[in-house]
Amino acid sequence: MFLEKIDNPAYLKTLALDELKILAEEMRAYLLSVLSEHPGHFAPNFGTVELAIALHTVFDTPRDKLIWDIGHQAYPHKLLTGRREAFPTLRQSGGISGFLSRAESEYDVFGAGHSSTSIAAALGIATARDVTNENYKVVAIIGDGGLTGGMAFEALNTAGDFKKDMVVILNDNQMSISATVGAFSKHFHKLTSSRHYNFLRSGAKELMNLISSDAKDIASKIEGALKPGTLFEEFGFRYFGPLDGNDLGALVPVLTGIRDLSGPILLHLVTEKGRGYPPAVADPVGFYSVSGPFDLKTGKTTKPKPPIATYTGVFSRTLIELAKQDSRIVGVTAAMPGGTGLDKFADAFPSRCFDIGLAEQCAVTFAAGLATQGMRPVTAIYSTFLQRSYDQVLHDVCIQNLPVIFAIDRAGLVGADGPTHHGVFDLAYLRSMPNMVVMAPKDEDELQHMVKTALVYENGPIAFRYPRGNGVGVKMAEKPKALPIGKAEIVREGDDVLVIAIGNRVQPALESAQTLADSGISASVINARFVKPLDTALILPLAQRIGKVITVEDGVLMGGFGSAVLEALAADGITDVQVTTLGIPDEFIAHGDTSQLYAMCECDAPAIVRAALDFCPCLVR
Ligand SMILES: Cc1ncc(C[n+]2csc(CCOP(=O)(O)OP(=O)(O)O)c2C)c(N)n1
Repeated sequence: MFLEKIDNPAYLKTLALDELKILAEEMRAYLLSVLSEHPGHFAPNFGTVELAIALHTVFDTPRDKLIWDIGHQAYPHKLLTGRREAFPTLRQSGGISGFLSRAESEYDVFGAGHSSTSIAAALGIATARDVTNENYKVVAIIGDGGLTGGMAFEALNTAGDFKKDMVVILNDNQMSISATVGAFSKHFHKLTSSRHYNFLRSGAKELMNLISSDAKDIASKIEGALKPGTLFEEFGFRYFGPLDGNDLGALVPVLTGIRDLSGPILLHLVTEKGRGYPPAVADPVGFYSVSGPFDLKTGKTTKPKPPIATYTGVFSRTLIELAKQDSRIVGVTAAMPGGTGLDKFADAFPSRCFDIGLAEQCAVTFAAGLATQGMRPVTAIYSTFLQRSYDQVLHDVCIQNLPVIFAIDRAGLVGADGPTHHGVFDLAYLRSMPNMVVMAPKDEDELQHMVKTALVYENGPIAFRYPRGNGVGVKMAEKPKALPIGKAEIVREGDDVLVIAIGNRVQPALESAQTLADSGISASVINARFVKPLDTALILPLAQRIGKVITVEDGVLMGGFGSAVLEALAADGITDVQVTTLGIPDEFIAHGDTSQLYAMCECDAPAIVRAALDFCPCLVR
């Protein structure tokens, strides 16, 4: 066993090629044993085992800097950099992160979770190195999916100009989460299906023979052999490849060969997603990540499917039904057709669904363009990734008051994915934009009504945001109906305290009201439905009558829903109301179990009860 001896990458340098190959198998077995029990990213990591081994063998990490894009494929890197024993705590509260984190390890040179940042970060690091006259290598590792993001191109453009010594490794598996889209990926495909790649595959042995010769010589031979004339060369990079990135026997000498070359280098590797685990190779989309225990032999999940509909499923179904009646309705996704449920929409309306790649900025402005021509674009993006297109929402959509519909999935705390993925900023940043309407449903039935509301609203941009996972299990109305814009509803009446909740915090608010009732305190609960426009006509008189208000939201407190209520009270000159705002505090929330995180953030039902008791201790029976 080699894996159990690896506390840091130095040990790798003592291993022979055959031993490194055994290590690769041990790592896959370990990944499989952990990931078949614990949720996490699967197929991407099975494809990068050899790459992580080769990089840490050839480069002198952490002195040399490896910058992985996104980090969902960096589990093998974690296993080799002191986190093997902690690996079973992956993505759990207090355990190691599912992405990259500078706080977690000195080997995680640049934190990530969102895509397409690695080349820009590597360029910054290489520039700092040169300014301070230091001497280390810088390597960015980016997938063909990550490379569809605009920032990756911006960084390539700058790197080709700055001419820094740095290596960019393109980890090309022809997949994003789903198939990679775009003209660039077609370009890679052309390269990998060319005779040059076939030469290298069959030439792995020849490469082995070259190991004994001078390393630089190897690289130049490969470069000489393969001259397909790539876009990267136009960007000022020296291009090497394509090369089989799962072949350690080729990877180690080639990386050694290019390690000491100067200027910007691009090494194009072809890897296999799910490599070594046949069910994942056969279904890399299904095995992109795994969410619970599964049978090792078959890869089939052993977790029973809950009978309750997911929010994503309700959104997708409702959209498909409504799109049958209106041919102007189109779907837009940024590389997340499966996650957003737009894959089903694409099945139903293949010519009316558009995957833009990992390029949320482009997706939003593309949707704005569609809207100028009378289309009804439904832009389905996770809350956290919509952050990428803040200015496109503001500049291209809101300033022009274009009727783009934003379906914002994974809103609120998302649990195991952690701080890079919590969708807690959207309410605050969207409500500050003029013309934008912002809604959040209390349950999956209300979501279907909000989808309808958004589609009948043609006056400007409108957003509805909803959490990941299952709804609350309510009975669904047979047909979605449009809600009146800006109208909240009273879901429980009481006199002692008023709880105003939004989105997935309405259920905890109702639970807390029940608990309070058992203690002799009667609470009113409002389901606000709209963060903007806020239903001041309902909220303000009730707040004034009851005098004690608790707001609760699954978004950041600063500038969020509670702030909206406070602003409305202040604007109306209402000063004699006590207000407590519950929500996400001014800090980044770690990964962990979602309900524990809400408890930690003091915005679950017990926290509402505590806030109410603080207001009315004398009323408690
Ligand atoms: C800005 C942004 N949008 C969407 C995602 C969700 N996401 C995570 S991994 C991934 C696919 C990445 O594809 P690629 O870089 O080719 O890596 P692979 O999984 O194929 O190894 C996507 C869309 C993200 N992390 N960041």
